[in-house]
Amino acid sequence: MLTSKSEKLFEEAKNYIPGGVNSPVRAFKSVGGTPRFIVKGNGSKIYDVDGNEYIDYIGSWGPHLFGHNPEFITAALLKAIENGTSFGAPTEIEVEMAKLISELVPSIEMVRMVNSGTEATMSAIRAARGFTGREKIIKFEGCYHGHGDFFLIKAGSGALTFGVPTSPGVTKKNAADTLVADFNDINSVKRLVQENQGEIAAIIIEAVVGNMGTVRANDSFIKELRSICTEENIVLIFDEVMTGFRVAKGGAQEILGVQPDLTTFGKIIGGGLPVGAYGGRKEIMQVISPSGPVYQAGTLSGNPLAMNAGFAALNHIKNHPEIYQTLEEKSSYLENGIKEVMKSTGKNFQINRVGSMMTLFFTSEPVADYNAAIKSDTKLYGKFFHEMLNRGIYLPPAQFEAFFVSTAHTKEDLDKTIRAAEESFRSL
Ligand code: KE4
Repeated sequence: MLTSKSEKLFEEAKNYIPGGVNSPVRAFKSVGGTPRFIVKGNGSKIYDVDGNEYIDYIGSWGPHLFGHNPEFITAALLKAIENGTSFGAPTEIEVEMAKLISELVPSIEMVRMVNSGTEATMSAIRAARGFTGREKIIKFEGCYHGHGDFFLIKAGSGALTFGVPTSPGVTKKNAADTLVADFNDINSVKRLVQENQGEIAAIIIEAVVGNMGTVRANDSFIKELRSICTEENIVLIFDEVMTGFRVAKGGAQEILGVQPDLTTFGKIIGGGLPVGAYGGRKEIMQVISPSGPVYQAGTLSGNPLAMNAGFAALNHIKNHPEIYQTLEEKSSYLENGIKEVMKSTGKNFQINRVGSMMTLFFTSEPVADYNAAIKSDTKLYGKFFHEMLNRGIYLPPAQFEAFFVSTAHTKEDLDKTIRAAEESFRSL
């Protein structure tokens, strides 16, 4: 007997949409139960079709640095929509957006807007291949760069969650050009570079990973990676779709003090609308059509609504850099509160946090790489997830994801979350 509206909607959705969802991680598959169909977000809260309120730590998987419906983004969108939705022609806001991104992120000399993080990473790889004339790429096990064929090799996020890190449908030929190294293990990179001397176009990395859960690159590892790419003329790509403007104004590259050759963005730069971007050294970006021969295009790339929402978000960051101090205080308060109640309930799980993104790994061992992350007890995570959900706390429905604090989360929200965590730990 289906009781809730979410259950009824989910059953109906499964008749028309694969798995009932338009993106796999939303389906609650790895934690079980019924995904909540959401009708509204406001500040730190979301509301489902059955009238339940949740404190939201997914934030649409990263975009909502300021919570749902911040007035400066809503106002920008309402103003923009009066002029229409899309023209398929250049607009001033696209120029302003490109200038603002390059002002906020020093490594960005030139940038191209696209419509998703996947498009951004796919295009960055193509630019690197076009620039170097080489074909192979190196990614890291457990990192997720979207669903482009050549990335779905030992990938993280949903691919890892569903236990299909290397997806069917990706041809052997395609996969052959993707080499996989171990995160935080520079010798695994050196080996691949030696074995494929002069054939590697790019190394792509989430320098602060969100997609095996949150794991930060060691300083020595990322600095050595930078020098290997410089010496070997390999394009170093930081995938900052999640970390861009999240972990710092200048992203992971700011806190790690390493300048990549190209960077990919998404999520926050669209203010919640569909967006992606890739950019970096001008000499590389110049290979992209129409200034160069490497083709990349998009009907809705630089869409005025996404640009106005994203510009409002980034302009707010530019004018209020103090938000990162606020996010740090809120996030460390939450981290320390959860650690306290883990101690008081005799749990010794691991919390990895970088700024306002963090993961609670259900393992007693520290998590600094993929092999440690996958030791987590995903079943226990699923139980904890539902205990928290029933107490009005909305965490990612998957162990191998990050969750996010926004500027909209209040001390009351954080205290309620800590109390819910204590009760949930006791119930495990
Ligand atoms: P999209 O194509 O989903 O916009 O971006 C792909 C992507 C690329 N790079 C990184 C580092 C990412 O985190 C993502 C997307 N992140 C996932 C969450 N782990 C999106 C959630 C989903 O797949 O529904």
